[in-house]
Amino acid sequence: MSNLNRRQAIQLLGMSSIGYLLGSCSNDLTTQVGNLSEPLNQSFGELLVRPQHLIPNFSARAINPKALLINTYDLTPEINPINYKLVVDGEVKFPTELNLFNLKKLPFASIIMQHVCVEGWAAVVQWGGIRLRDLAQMVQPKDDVRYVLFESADKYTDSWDLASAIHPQTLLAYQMNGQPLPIKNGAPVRLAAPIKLGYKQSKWVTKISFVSQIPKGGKGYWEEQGYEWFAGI
Ligand SMILES: Nc1nc2c(c(=O)[nH]1)N[C@H]1C(S)=C(S)[C@@H](COP(=O)(O)O)O[C@H]1N2
Ligand SMILES: [Mo]
Repeated sequence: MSNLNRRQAIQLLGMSSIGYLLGSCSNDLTTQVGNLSEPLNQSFGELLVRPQHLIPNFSARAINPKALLINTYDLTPEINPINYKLVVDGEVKFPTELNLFNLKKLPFASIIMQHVCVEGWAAVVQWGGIRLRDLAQMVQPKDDVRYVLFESADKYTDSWDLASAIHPQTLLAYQMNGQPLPIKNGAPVRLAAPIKLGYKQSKWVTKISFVSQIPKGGKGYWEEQGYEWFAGI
């Protein structure tokens, strides 16, 4: 089943189908992703010029703040925004560390998307922040890079394919529903992208690494326990 069919199916059939879809498609998809010649064979430079399918925004009227449940596997970490630093490293030409002031100098982007948690709930949310693509352009991933690793202050980890990470609608958000991002939802910055399931959207991100290989045991907190790695919607 293609990502598009899957997305359409989710929209047409509603939430009750998600468990079914994950159950029926994850093996296919994982094999598919494992064998994909695209986009995992493409470098940052090649992906940048490759047009990416944009997901239409939901209307602002569809935003339902109460529908977004807090889903944190452990304790909410305490981060002092004054001391916060985002490390961006790995196989890149210009590794860097950004404080919030510098991070917010990158162009602002906003999306209204549906957040889908595999536990059976979804919520339309507005997220505002910077594009991960702009951050990638700053550090310049080398030609071998295919994955992006994320580390969070609560020790949550995740890994993404490079194409999804530099999708124009993949954001590092510091704003939610027009307000500063609440701590429980991942402040100071969290991932937000309409192309991935909820567990791919790391909150409290402290480190982003561009790499050519995912280290053993480094697929991600849930993925290492059997959740599907690509987790596209
Ligand atoms: N650091 C971190 N990020 C995380 C999680 C987590 O436990 N820790 N849970 C994930 C899951 S399963 C979901 S559905 C969303 C929930 O985001 P919310 O709490 O803002 O609704 O965060 C994701 N990101
Ligand atoms: Mo979730």
